[in-house]
Amino acid sequence: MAEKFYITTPIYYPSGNPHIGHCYTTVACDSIARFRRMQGYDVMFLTGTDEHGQKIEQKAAEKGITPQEFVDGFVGEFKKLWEFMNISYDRYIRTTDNYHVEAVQGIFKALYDKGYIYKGEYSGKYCTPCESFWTDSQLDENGCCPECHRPVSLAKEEAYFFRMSPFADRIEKLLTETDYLRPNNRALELVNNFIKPGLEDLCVSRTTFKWGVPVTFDDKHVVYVWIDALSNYITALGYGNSEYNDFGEYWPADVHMVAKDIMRFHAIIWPAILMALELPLPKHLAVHGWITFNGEKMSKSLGNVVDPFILGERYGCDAIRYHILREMALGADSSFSNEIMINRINSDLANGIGNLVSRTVAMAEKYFGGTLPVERESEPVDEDFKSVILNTVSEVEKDIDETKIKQALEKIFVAVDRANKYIDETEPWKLGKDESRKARLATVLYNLLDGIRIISTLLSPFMPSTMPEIWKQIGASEEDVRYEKLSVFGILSENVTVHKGKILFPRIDVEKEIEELNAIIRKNMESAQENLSDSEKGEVPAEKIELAPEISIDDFAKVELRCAKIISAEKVKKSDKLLCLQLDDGMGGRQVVSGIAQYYTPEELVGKKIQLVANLKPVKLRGVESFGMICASDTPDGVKVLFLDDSIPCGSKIR
Ligand code: ME8
Repeated sequence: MAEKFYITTPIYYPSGNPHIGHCYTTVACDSIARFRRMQGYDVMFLTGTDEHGQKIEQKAAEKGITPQEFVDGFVGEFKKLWEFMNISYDRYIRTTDNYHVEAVQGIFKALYDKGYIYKGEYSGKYCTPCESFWTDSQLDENGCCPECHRPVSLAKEEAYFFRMSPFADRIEKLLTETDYLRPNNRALELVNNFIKPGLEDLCVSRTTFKWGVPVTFDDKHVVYVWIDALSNYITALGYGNSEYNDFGEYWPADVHMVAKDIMRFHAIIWPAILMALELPLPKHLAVHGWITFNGEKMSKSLGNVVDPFILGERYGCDAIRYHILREMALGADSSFSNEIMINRINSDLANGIGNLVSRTVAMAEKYFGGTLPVERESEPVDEDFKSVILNTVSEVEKDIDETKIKQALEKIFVAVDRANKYIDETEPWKLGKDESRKARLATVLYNLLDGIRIISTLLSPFMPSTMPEIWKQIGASEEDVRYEKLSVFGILSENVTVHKGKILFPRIDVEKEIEELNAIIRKNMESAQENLSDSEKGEVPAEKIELAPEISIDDFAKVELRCAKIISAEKVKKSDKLLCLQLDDGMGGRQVVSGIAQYYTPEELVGKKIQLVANLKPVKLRGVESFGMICASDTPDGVKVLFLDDSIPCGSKIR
């Protein structure tokens, strides 16, 4: 029986149209799901929508429709986009589906009966847009929500709580001693910020809104969003319901993939819920960064500035899939720019794989009328070419095992370059002129076609629409492109016939295209702002910037800015926000305390050069002396330190 493989995207909030950020996670999971299917696994690929919560209730009310009508509209948009992007999900869960509601009620009751859920009173700072309560120590330096940086309000209500502390040790081990969290370098930050200070119990019910799963034994309460949302990964397999019955087959999940904004919920809270339910834990949590646009997280309030439908229609959905997958490394953000995208389409797809296929097929037609003769004449260069292509297969397999999609694509394109180089090395156009070299020419073209077979099969999970077109052009049968055939050369029939076809990836005129896209973006930005509901207006990034009163150059000269290098960094005791930094300031060294602990781990800072305000009066922060300040910027993604080029010597004056 085939081995099982279960992969999930987050379930998205259907409170606006899906954007390229949602596309990233879904396309990444789709590619892994397709790769696994190709390898012969029995795959379950789950996606869906997270449809409850106060925000949805509010937005529906603003529009004068029911919450159900509100979410139904957007769910349609998500499904349309997934079809357009060729997403091969096996199951789609909606948290408003009856079977899920019933199962969540069962889970809540079971946790209550086991004593892990208890009734208490919540009093804390509440962020309505994020639907999150925060403790004082979690608020940002302005006393605002640490996630969206908007003001919070004091709120008090009767609520049920989930006891987290019994699971602290096991979760710490899961994060630090296993390969659960990928990339693992975020584990320390989670442990230091959330587990070491003592895992706080989680508020899991609400009484202030109605649009949620009702608690069966206390009808004032609805289940608060995270138990409802996270449970989708098991209810969609039939846990606690009779709609499906493959929980035993697919659980535990092989990969949950999410972006960093919901890492904590998946790295700490989800394992705790599963431990309380005495269920096995998922094998891996793959966390990627954000796709940013002009430095900001892509969001609804930015409108459809980067509308996947528009981009897909212009360049084909495979080009978009390839670009977003190729740009984002696990764990890091990736900044979206139309220019980078178009240049990448031109270099990798039009000039790389597209050109390789069209040159090879054109030469087979020109010199042999499309059908290769069977005579062969090998040369040593063939072996090097073949071994590079064959090695790529095992390397890509390993990357996929480790959810490293960007790296897998990089390797496949090294193979594409190798194949193009093989053409330069063997110079088939010269062989074609010499009647006595026909066998050699046939060998070169056969090797190229068979190399393209391997490369295109490896690429097919990532670019599923285009690869069948390549197979048609190179004369590969369905049998030829099976996964088992990837580890050998010489699978295409000896006298293979090629078929010249359409251009796979037409070259794009960069300047003209950017101009057109910019015009579309401007128009979309304007209409997106107009269409925002009142509650969304708070998300509008383009606020009017109020400058401080003008100063003279002499005033500015009073500030002594110097380059310094961070030698060491450690958290200030009893503070979540402060880091104590030892600096080489070119003047014998100094200590500076900085409020950046929630944004940087010490490891991320040590060795970096920064901009130091060197003549500030010393102050004591939480009892620790600070001699100066380091410069940073407040961005929608949190505080970003201004790092300097390493070539600037410590102590250099900045003006
Ligand atoms: O958080 N870049 O839903 P959500 C990359 N319902 N990925 C992005 C992105 C961006 N700019 N924007 C969104 C929720 N994403 C909850 C999840 S799961 C049990 C509940 C992707 O609609 C990314 O995968 O806000 C992120 O984790 C997810 O959308 C958040 O989607």
